[in-house]
Amino acid sequence: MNEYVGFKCLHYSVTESNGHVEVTICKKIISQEITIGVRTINDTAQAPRDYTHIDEIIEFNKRDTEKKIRIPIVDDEEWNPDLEFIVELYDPNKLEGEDRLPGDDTQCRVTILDEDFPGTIGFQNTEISVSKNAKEVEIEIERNDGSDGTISCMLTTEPLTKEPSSHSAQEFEDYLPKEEKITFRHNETSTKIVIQLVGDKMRQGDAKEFNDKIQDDGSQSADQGSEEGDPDLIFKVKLDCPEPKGVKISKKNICLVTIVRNEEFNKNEESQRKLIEFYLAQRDPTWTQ
Ligand SMILES: [Ca+2]
Ligand SMILES: [Ca+2]
Repeated sequence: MNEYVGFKCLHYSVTESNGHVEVTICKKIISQEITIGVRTINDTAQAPRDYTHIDEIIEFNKRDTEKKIRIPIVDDEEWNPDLEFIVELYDPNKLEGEDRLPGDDTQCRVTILDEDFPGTIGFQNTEISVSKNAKEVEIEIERNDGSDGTISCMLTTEPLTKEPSSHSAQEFEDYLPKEEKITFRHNETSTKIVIQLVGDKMRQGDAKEFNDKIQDDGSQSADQGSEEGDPDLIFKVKLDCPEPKGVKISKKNICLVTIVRNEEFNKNEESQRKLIEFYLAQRDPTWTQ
């Protein structure tokens, strides 16, 4: 302990949004004038990014017993770990480097507590079905539990299985692969991306061209093949590599996209309803009027 002067507390904590921290310096001897210097020193907190550096001369008159020093704290919107800096008392009459006042109460530590919530990134839906005739699929990505600051993650597509299989959609054959950085700006909580699909018509077109080449009589068309029941095709869309530190990816980190190729057998209510309407209208042309 210093005989003449020292900090009232050796550790102060302040939330970032408080805007400043006030530290108290006590004079321990009565009826004596003292002049000291007080300055801040960077630790994990850095001036001017996290707080305002101060270096001031303080004069205590004979009656003064304490002085309060206000140090501005920077309030940003980004999540960051809790940061610290040091406040130190020194003798202004000595050379820098040899001027720190002796005693363990001539230094105090300030912890800046972050209160920003960057949020968690995930898909709104983890399963999406699209018609085989769709040209693209739109996928919504959400940010929950906080929206402070700019955050990002990587979005990538990949086939359902590494080895080609009857249910796995293939890159370029069924969809165009995507690898994209998804960014949410401050206060943004949802965003959409679009993945281009290689339409079924194009697939059938290719097959038809192929069939026409090998069967000149044209007795069998490629379209008939697909009516027997092509399996639905599935590919994965994944989220990972969240940034900055502190941002998380939710459990909804994978979205399975199903390209429905047998809509006649689909359990989707709407397509069933349309199918029923279609058959009823064929039996009785006045039914839909
Ligand atoms: Ca803040
Ligand atoms: Ca912050």
